[in-house]
Amino acid sequence: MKKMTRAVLISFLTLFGILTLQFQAFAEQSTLDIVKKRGYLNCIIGNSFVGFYTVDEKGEWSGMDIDICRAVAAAVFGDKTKAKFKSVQWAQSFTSIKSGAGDMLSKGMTWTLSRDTAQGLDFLDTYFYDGQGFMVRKDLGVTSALQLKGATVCVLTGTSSELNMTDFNRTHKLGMKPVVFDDSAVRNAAFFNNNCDAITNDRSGLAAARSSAANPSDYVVLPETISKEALSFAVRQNDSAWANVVKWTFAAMVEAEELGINSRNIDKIKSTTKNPIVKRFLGTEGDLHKGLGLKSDWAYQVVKQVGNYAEIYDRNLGPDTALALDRKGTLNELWTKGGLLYSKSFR
Ligand SMILES: N[C@@H](CCC(=O)N[C@@H](CS)C(=O)NCC(=O)O)C(=O)O
Repeated sequence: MKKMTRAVLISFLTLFGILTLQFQAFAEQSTLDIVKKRGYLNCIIGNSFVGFYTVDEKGEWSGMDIDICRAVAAAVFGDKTKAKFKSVQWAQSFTSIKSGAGDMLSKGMTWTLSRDTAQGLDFLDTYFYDGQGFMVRKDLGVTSALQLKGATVCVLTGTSSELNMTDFNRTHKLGMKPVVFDDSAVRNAAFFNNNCDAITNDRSGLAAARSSAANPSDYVVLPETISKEALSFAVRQNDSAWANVVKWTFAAMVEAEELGINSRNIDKIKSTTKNPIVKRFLGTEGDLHKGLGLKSDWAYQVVKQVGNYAEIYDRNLGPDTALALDRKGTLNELWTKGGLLYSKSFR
């Protein structure tokens, strides 16, 4: 009997040991290996945010965040179509990365200290610098957010928009009343149905909402910008092999713009250039790709298939789009033109 108990105990401990080792191996496995093995990338986005992530009647996604995910797929697989999009409500954003349901998150999310430290995320870079504003119906006759005394304001719960509005309200003693929603589509509908006097969000979010109104010219975005909103992409915390791939993919789009390389001229440049910086960037010289665990032409594939930063900006947010957000003179310009977009060195 004693022997039996010992045998059971030993098998139990062995099984426990094996399971622990397996769990450790999973925890230590980089998302890069998981993604490569799976054959596609899972990208976490939100409901719908015109210019950033939006789906058409054929189920085809487009937008700035969509292009960033497609660029990562192009870098890893040499094929931008190897990205799948999972649309989650705001409240599920963080857990979807922590649980492994998503490999990267790119959904108009602001990089903040608490999200970077206490939500299991590592933010990697900012792809759009924004700030929060207020929008009202023109016939309300309001020309400044400081006139919104006692106003009801539609806002998405859990967002920085909600917190900044509370600060602004307290600082200026406005007594505004937040009307909170956990679904952005319901929030927009409530505002357009006159259930709130104003709506508050990132200015890009307001432009997107306005573009979806039956009559956009009935609405006006007020002049105040009450916060800094650095819209940034993030991955699971403490996974630097994967973080490197995602952040250098974005850097490649910025670097390509600075080098004057785009999806249309890249083949010609590749076959004719004598510039060592460009050769290294395109992977025809050197072995930078090895450190990333990617093929030598990864940056070429990013630019050829998705484009440089200017191309993705113009296609999704530029003057010919529904948002018509002018890049000139903003922080979203390259550093060489006075903006904040600056790629670290490809060497
Ligand atoms: N950037 C802010 C606000 C986020 C937010 O409200 N996003 C807007 C667009 S700027 C939205 O409507 N998102 C829709 C969604 O993700 O479902 C934050 O990170 O908290």
